Amino acid sequence: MGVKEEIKESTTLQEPKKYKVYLLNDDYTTMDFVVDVLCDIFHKSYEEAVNIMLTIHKQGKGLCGVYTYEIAETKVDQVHRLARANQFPLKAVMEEE
Ligand code: TYC
Repeated sequence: MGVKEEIKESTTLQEPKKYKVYLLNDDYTTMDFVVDVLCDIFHKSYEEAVNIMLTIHKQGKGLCGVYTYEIAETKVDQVHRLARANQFPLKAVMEEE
């Protein structure tokens, strides 16, 4: 492969797709548990976590972060495992950006 083609190829590489991860509201998960999830799994500050939790509580869902496919999938799985272990029905979903 010549130098020209190598340069062309490197400049046309696409960024990996990104996925938004949301938490959904429900009537049973405690506010404290959701704040813990936002701090521990999504690395939010306590203040940010409270704001996101209240947005979810009032509007039905809230954005927790934007990640590559594998990381988004792992976050969703971590939320579901932790929620199940604590007997809460908390749900997370991912959506292509
Ligand atoms: N609605 C819940 C309550 O009143 C709190 C809650 C917030 C639950 C956010 C889920 O993703 C959620 N206890």
